[in-house]
Amino acid sequence: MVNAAIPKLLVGVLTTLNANLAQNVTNGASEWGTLSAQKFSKFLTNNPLPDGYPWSTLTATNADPYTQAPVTGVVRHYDWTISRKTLAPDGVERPMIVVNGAFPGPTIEANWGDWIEVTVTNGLEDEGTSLHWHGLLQTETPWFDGVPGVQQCPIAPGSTFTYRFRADLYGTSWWHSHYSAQYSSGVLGPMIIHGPNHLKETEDYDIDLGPVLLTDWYHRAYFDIVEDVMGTDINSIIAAGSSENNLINGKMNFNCSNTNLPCTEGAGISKFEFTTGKKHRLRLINAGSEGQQKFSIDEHSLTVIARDFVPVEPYTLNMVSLGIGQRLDVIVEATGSSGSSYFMRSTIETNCTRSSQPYALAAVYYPDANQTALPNSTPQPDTRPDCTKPDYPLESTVPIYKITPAETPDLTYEIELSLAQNSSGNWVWFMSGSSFRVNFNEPVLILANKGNTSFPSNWNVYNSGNATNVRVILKNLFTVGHPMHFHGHNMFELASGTGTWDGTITNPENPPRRDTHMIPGSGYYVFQYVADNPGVWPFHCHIAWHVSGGLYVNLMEHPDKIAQNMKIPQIMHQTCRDWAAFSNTTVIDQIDSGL
Ligand SMILES: *[C@@H]1O[C@H](CO)[C@@H](O)[C@H](O)[C@H]1NC(C)=O
Ligand SMILES: *[C@@H]1O[C@H](CO)[C@@H](O)[C@H](O)[C@H]1NC(C)=O
Ligand SMILES: *[C@@H]1O[C@H](CO)[C@@H](O)[C@H](O)[C@H]1NC(C)=O
Ligand SMILES: *[C@@H]1O[C@H](CO)[C@@H](O)[C@H](O)[C@H]1NC(C)=O
Ligand SMILES: *[C@@H]1O[C@H](CO)[C@@H](O)[C@H](O)[C@H]1NC(C)=O
Ligand SMILES: *[C@@H]1O[C@H](CO)[C@@H](O)[C@H](O)[C@H]1NC(C)=O
Ligand SMILES: *[C@@H]1O[C@H](CO)[C@@H](O)[C@H](O)[C@H]1NC(C)=O
Ligand SMILES: *[C@@H]1O[C@H](CO)[C@@H](O)[C@H](O)[C@H]1NC(C)=O
Ligand SMILES: [Cu+2]
Repeated sequence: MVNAAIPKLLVGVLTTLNANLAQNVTNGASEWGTLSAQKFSKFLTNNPLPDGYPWSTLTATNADPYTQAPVTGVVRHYDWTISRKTLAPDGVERPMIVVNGAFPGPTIEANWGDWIEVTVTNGLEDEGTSLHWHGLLQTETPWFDGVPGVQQCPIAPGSTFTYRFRADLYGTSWWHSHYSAQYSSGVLGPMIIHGPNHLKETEDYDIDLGPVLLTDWYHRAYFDIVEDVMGTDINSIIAAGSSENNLINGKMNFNCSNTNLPCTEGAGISKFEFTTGKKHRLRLINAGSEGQQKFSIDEHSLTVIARDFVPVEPYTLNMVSLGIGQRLDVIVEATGSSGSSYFMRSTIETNCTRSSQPYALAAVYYPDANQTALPNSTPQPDTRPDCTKPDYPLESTVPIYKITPAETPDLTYEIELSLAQNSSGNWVWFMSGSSFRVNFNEPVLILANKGNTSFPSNWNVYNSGNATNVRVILKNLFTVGHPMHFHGHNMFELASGTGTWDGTITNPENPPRRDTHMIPGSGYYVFQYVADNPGVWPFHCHIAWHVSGGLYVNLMEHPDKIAQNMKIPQIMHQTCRDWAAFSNTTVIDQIDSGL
């Protein structure tokens, strides 16, 4: 088993805590990871507020979160430019692609029911982009989900595009580029949506410390990694997918002897402040490219209050796991005394994925602690299973808002997930025998809106027609697990395990729900959803290298409504014309599935 103590590899690196590098060199314009980082209130008040809460009398138990988002009449506007920049988050300089010069990128913050408007200018001279708002339903705006070739054309270089969508669920999430593996070069950031609180007074938190982004880290640009990951030699593929470091809120040190790139020792680790006796909310987000994370804080326990956008009955653990794309909101009671300090740790699960430095560290300081000294604290025992097994028992996870899914679905899909060489010898992922590839120029949603639902087979479109309750039985023929993410819905997690499903459903009265689920290695994942959201919704592995390799399907629902009732804004067509003009004169080097 992995020993959670500070490994030998890190001992030397950690002798330097004082950052030698300025924040503008490590993280650009981002303040995450510093003691001056923003803290959050229970909701935003910088708008005309009625008395009480922005969501009025709605609570976590009296309103269906999927259909009853309040109408606040408030629009939160953001103005973003995507550009290339050299940064050194861990001291190693590397080419990055960032929003407004910051890694991690800007925070989206809203109240439940607000509209969010993000104007994006693509400042890259030679490639497209497109941003996805992870976990939101996009019920009224399925064209703004941000997946190029599925709901929109990529935003062409020099073009500007405004996303306008509703904060239709509440809790913690993130946004990221969905264009190839571009987010792995830095196009990502947190998204916080305030909503009703389901906690008893004795459980409630006092201080919201905001996002804790966990990202496995690579020193090469995404394009170079993807080129190798899509190759024919399995050893080079594994080597290319192996991360070189692991960051918390964009920071960590690195031992410069292990790279030939320009490198400065002691870039610095993230710092957090705890107040003795108070309860702190931390919003854990696995925003990495490949690795499952095991997160803990020395000598403190974590009370989970929400998984993805779903508030749950609180449960307490010393260490939690998060697959890529997953979030856990946790409350940490500050039991330490004044002057003390502790390590926060996140470790990449290395039985299934590779990393030459999987241990991320941050420091938690109590009042009067020496904020430039290293903590000297005792790690939590490693209690989490590896990624071949379910991350946390589904039967122990109870959503606060109870929903009983239909016992008998109208339609069931069985999908088999496997890795094999295609006829050119490249190792790619297959979904029931078909490896996905997108056509950036012809978004599926726009074709369906024109009444065309006959697509090439490698677009992997599953058309559920008029079905209302759809079940998917996913079988993982591969030995390692995958974080399976579904857009436009939360999934009822009916069953998940190794081997073959025996037909048993976990908590059929109120199964757990989530937008990203870790399917165990050599196992199954059975989920169901209510197809009440006409659109084309990606269901894919969130490991950047796997979705690049085709581990992806489109679940299209209610094509008749898409064709008859959907008024797709003109900007969607204009974006396709701009992309057509760009791709007419520039060869798009689509080295992967496109997503
Ligand atoms: C850095 O790594 C090198 C080579 O792997 C090792 O010999 C050295 O001890 C490490 N330095 C520190 C300070 O840990
Ligand atoms: C970082 O900021 C310092 C001042 O705080 C400035 O002197 C330096 O040039 C900046 N470096 C970069 C790379 O922007
Ligand atoms: C590592 O993964 C393999 C499957 O790939 C599994 O059989 C084994 O039990 C796992 N090892 C540990 C230490 O969990
Ligand atoms: C804080 O810790 C640093 C690093 O260990 C040390 O150099 C410094 O003297 C300490 N400051 C105080 C006030 O103890
Ligand atoms: C096999 O996969 C590679 C990598 O995606 C791709 O470039 C190639 O076109 C594929 N070959 C076939 C025959 O589909
Ligand atoms: C529908 O679109 C696909 C993809 O562009 C195309 O191959 C097909 O010919 C179209 N079908 C009709 C009926 O227009
Ligand atoms: C869906 O229902 C409509 C009527 O509500 C019907 O016209 C259409 O044929 C149905 N589509 C499918 C694919 O069954
Ligand atoms: C693409 O280029 C051709 C030849 O230059 C031109 O006729 C056509 O209109 C262009 N198409 C677009 C969409 O720009
Ligand atoms: Cu995967």
